[in-house]
Amino acid sequence: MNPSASEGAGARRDVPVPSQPNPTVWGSDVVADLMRALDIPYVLLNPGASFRGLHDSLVNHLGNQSPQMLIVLHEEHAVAIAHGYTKVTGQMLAAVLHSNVGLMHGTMAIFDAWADRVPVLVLGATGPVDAAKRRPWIDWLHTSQDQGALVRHYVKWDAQPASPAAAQEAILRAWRTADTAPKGPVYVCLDASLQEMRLPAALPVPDVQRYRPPRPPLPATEDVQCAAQWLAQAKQPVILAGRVSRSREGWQARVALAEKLGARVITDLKVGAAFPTRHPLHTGPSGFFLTPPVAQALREADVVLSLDWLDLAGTLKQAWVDQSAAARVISVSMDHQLHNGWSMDHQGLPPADVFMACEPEAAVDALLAALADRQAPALPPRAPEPVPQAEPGDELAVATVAAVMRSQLRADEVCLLRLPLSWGGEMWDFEGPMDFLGYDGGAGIGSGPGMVVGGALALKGSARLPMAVIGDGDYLMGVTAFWTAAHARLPLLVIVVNNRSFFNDELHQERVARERGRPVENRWIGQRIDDPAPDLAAMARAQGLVGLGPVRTAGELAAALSEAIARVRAGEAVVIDAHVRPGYVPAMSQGMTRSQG
Ligand SMILES: Cc1ncc(C[n+]2csc(CCOP(=O)(O)OP(=O)(O)O)c2C)c(N)n1
Ligand SMILES: [Mg+2]
Repeated sequence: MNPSASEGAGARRDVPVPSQPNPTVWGSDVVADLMRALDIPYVLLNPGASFRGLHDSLVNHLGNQSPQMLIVLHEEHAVAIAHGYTKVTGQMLAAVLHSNVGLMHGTMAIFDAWADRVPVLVLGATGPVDAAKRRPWIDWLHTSQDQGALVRHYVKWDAQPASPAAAQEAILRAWRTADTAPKGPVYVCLDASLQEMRLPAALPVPDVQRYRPPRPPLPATEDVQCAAQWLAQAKQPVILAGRVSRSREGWQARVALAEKLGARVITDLKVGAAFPTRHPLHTGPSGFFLTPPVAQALREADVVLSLDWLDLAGTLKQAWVDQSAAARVISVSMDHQLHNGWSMDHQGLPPADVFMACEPEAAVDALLAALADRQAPALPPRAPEPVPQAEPGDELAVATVAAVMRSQLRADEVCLLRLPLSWGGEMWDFEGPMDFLGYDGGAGIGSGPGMVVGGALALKGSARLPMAVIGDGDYLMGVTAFWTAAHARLPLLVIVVNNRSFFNDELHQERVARERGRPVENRWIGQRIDDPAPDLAAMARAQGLVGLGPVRTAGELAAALSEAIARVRAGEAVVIDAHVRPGYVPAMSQGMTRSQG
């Protein structure tokens, strides 16, 4: 081990030699002090001269502790790791991105956090706005008039303060804005000369408690009463459990509400676990798109309660091909507050007969209170579904990988930080809110590795095994994020379902070729990641992780998985390269059609 590093409960920390006490205060010390007051545990960064002042303050003023730096190999990973961490803990991290170029590298991950409604404090820097202070060449290249313009369409707020006092206020405002629902990333750009300004005296650190986010709003009483009445009278109520919190109480309250109403519950693999999948009222299998039994349940509904369901309009449209079948819709969401004209991530405009502008948990609690006297109907019987097993000689497909996982791991032992687009809801059961964290928000391939490392950072020291199943394309685009996991000594288990292809897009090419009467055999061209096939396990080993495989059968995967579980429990980060047969579950390929309405 590096003698200047310490390993405790969290990530390995690089320990600086202590600085001699010195009364001189610098502009960036003010920013660093505020980051400590905000209780930010980690700052993700890739270095750059535009924030060399802040870098020095974090290392030499704060001693690389509270917050602690974690170095990444690409700025996209800085934001993705922060995003993944916050999905587990709810606590916000900071990512520092170098001038315009680092910000450009970080943009996709900022968009993902935005679309996933996850807060990240993105700090940036620019060369001196005061041209007289710019060094030749590089300071000019790395200065732009309005750097925030690069991300303004997909952050909740941005600022470029002109003094250390203004920087304090900007960061406090950014912090509160990001952490107020609907949550999202924010960007504060710190001029290099502000950071490197020598101050006559220290600035007092504000009392951050006075700038904390407000309490979340409660639904209007009239709306709760009306919704409760409709739900109580409904013959076929359906709950769409969408972007809900990771809280255990919230989970139990949703189960209680569904049972009280006898409502069928539909869940979505794009967001984290929201309802016990083996519960008699859960209507599955869930997927990234609506599966046929789920669409059928929705079609039969007379009242739909949407708990911040992602793409409510599109979902209803898929189920209600005939609009006359439309049920009453009770929509619970605060998402409209974020919508802007640049990004269509708001999706279609859903109808709402009652619209409660609050978070799902507040609406569920209020509905439960309003329905307190109601007698819950008997639960429908549910025959135990057979759990498929894998034979050792079986060639691997994504479903076989899942079967091998089920043979060695229980749902509550792992936190599934990521599942691939080829996954189907029937492959793994969810029993609690930490069983699965959902997708990346923005569907940006390459987000997987960084977000998975962020989840592993958050779970270090917990009883849950941090685990992810990701596609080879996603792995290869983000692979250097895993170096940070090795460097920070984070236990982590990743299975790459390696079909040697950007296979999702082979299906698109096949569909287009069919429509045009052209040869579908060519769908692989411009899609396959083969000849040579990258050695994914070697890429993990090259970065200091354990790399196992390639494995090609259920038996080989079972052996690799059992070794991997032992090694992850002993603190290592392990990647298994599992060569799988290309193939998607049917519901997935349904989402490929543009003309389906
Ligand atoms: C940044 C980015 N580039 C391209 C795409 C288009 N895209 C969607 S899925 C996909 C294939 C991903 O490959 P892999 O992770 O191996 O999963 P597979 O489809 O093979 O199951 C691609 C290229 C995207 N969503 N994001
Ligand atoms: Mg692939």
